[in-house]
Amino acid sequence: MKKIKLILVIAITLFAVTSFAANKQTATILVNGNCDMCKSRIETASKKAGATNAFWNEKSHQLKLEFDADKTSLTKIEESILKAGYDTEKLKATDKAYKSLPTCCQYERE
Ligand SMILES: [Cu+2]
Repeated sequence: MKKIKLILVIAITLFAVTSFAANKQTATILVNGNCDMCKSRIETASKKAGATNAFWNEKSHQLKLEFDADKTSLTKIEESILKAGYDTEKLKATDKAYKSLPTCCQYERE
């Protein structure tokens, strides 16, 4: 009897955990940038827009994102990155945002 109760408790807990995490999404996008300072700005901007996890690779320029689709969206995260002055693979930051970056962080634009 105790065993059955324990199994039941575990099953309910697992169900609750999976239903809470149901809207977790991941995405990988390309973001321009140069250095460690860029990395920190890109990751901070992503988290500010609600990303639960953000990891930007300096060499590949890939930004790996995790977010809760109930609370934010990829578009919102991208907008925040653009505001910080960084171009993504699809969208360009304004010249004003780009020029507000320190000279050493002004990556080459296409
Ligand atoms: Cu930089």
